Amino acid sequence: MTIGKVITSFGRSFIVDVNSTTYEAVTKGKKNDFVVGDIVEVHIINNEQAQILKLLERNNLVFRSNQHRMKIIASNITQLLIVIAVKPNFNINFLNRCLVFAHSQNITPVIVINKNDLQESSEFISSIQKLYQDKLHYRVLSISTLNHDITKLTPLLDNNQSLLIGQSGVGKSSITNYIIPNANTLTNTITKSETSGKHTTTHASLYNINHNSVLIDCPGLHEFGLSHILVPDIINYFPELNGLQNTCKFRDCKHNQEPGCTILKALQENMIDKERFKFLQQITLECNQKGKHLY
Ligand SMILES: Nc1nc2c(ncn2[C@@H]2O[C@H](COP(=O)(O)OP(=O)(O)O)[C@@H](O)[C@H]2O)c(=O)[nH]1
Ligand SMILES: [Mg+2]
Ligand SMILES: [Zn+2]
Repeated sequence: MTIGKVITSFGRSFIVDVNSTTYEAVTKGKKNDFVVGDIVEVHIINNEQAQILKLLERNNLVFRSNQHRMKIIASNITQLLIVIAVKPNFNINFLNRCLVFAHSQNITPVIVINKNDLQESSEFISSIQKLYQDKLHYRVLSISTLNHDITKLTPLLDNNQSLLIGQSGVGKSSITNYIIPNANTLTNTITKSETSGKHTTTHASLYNINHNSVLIDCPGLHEFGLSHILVPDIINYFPELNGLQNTCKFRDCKHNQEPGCTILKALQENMIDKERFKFLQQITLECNQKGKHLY
């Protein structure tokens, strides 16, 4: 039995790595929802081509979902590196969504603030640290690929399969290229053979840092739908509300103005930040709307 790992995908075809040799692979039959990070059983056809026969069980799956569909991003992730930056357009909602997602899939999140070389970064970094590090106890790092100030990040990559996630323009690919200096070339070589000269991939790409450490770069996401989450579980994904699971009087409480709402009480007592509370209400509504989850 030959085992490989999916390292990137293009439409219906995939690049799989089998013992450090890459093959362009198509799938057997109709199933083609494989994703970067998947461990698969393959049949090698020749020096360049292989066929994916079977998916080995995933430890987890990173995806986003809305009411209508889900889009898979990567699998078997041990660490979610949520990259943010003061520029071009920081969106706190996006950060909160990534954190909730990480909790929902049991993946350790790390908040990586890039571009600490920019003047306007210092105030931004303090505000993120104050809430997310000091109050919520997430790991928060500040780095700059421009200034080669990335030493806080590198040790965290050891023995992990890390996924870089974040809005477009925050510096995910710059981080990747810093850690894996030939990442760009690798992607281009692979992509060229597949799409006749079109160099950019819209899918995630996986790179081996060393034998035990893997980094996955993912194109910028504009939205991060969480429709798959079940309403009663939401409170579990807010560390500041730990202990308040199922304490509201009504099971389907929207934490709006219901009597006996313990979350509103937590807000009054400043246990939860106002913006985080608004976000909680918003995803409660969003996850309520779809009725049942997607998979
Ligand atoms: N000032 C500054 N700019 C950076 C830094 N890292 C990346 N950039 C710039 O941010 C832009 C987006 O970077 P890119 O890596 O393509 O972001 P991605 O869309 O998240 O992959 C590029 O113009 C980079 O040169 C940094 O540490 N400081
Ligand atoms: Mg990029
Ligand atoms: Zn409530």
